[in-house]
Amino acid sequence: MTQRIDKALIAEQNDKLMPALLEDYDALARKLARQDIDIERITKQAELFQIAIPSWGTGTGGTRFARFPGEGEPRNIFEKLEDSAVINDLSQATERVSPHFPWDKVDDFKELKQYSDSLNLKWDSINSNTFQDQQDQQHSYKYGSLSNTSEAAREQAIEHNVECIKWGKILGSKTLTVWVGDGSNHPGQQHFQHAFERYLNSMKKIYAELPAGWELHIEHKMFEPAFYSTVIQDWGSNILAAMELGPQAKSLVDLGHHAPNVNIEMIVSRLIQFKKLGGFHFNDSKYGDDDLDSGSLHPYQQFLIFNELVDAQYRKQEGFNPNYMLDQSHNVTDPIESLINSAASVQRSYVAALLVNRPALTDYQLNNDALMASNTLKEAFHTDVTPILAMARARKGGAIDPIRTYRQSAYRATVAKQRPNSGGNGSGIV
Ligand code: LRH
Ligand code: MN
Ligand code: MN
Repeated sequence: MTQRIDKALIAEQNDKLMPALLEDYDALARKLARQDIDIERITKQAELFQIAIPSWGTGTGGTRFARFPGEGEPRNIFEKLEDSAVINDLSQATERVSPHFPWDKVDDFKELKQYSDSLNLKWDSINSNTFQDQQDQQHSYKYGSLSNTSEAAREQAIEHNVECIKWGKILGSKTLTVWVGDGSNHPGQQHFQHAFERYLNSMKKIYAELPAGWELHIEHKMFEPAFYSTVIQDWGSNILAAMELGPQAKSLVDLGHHAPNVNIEMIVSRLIQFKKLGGFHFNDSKYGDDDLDSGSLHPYQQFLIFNELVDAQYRKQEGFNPNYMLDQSHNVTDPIESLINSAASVQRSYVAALLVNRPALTDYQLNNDALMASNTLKEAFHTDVTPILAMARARKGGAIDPIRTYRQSAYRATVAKQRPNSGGNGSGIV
């Protein structure tokens, strides 16, 4: 039986919190009005904000060393959808789910589509998986997939991606995201150019199968599982591949896939400029791809990325329509709570970036007033937009305080009884 967050509970909790919210909202409205900003315009934009949930994020991720399964974890894609629906009930910003195949085992895609429709959820990008071997797989990906020296292994990986497109069409998705673990662990192990050529030739075959209106997103990552080199190690190789393939191919930026201190917002700007920004996997990191909760460590970096995105929106940059998605691993928290928090954290960065005084910033930039340019960004970043986020949620039927309402609902304890045997998140990342 599908368990949802009772609308009456959300309403009851919101009723208690609304008087204080109205006070804070009015105070913020007056503050923004002094800057000539109409709070209602910003709240409308906050209401429109959407970020997709990764199906694998609804389970406890764990690390390569251990996984400590949580209570009542989803055991299959249907239960992952149920948890996603709950996240959307409360956050009202996550109506799309991004599946990962074959982690998400599906016998009947039409049945799955009917189920997602019944939960009012839509499908985001399809993620293919050629970075690990599946049971009964004929050719191993131990030495790579789309760039493998073995033609048979490459063909098998191409075939899987083509199947993903077919499944995505049934689900109503319009994007295929390809991340490969291909690379090398020893200097000299791999001929860099030849490996990249093999990858490009394979990707061309996948690209040729893309339906009209679809996009192919290429995700780069500089390390892991290959620790010396990866075939698509950074945004340079990524954009080269996307340019080589054609206009339907774009780059995807996963925040955790860069070396520490890399200026990700500038990469975002470059990709926007050349119409190659496909989308994001939001998360935070301290050391590498540690997939921490979005905005938990570097909220200013996240804001600066949104500053570029809102700037592109403001300039009506042609071909700008990136996908937003979370991609993080929850080791010690309830994944539902982390995903609710993270969606709101990314939404917060977006809303704060909407407050940047862009004409003033342009003036400071043209006059080389570095200090005031920086202060202009900081003024927006330091504005506490919590009342806008809460009001946007409340107006759409979500929760003013989603974590509190989620805990009140006792959803996790209820599903724990219905899901006695945790199948984990199916990610194999343990
Ligand atoms: C690789 C990655 C990629 C995968 C996901 C599970 O590190 O970010 O997006 O599909 O993790
Ligand atoms: Mn990712
Ligand atoms: Mn990753």
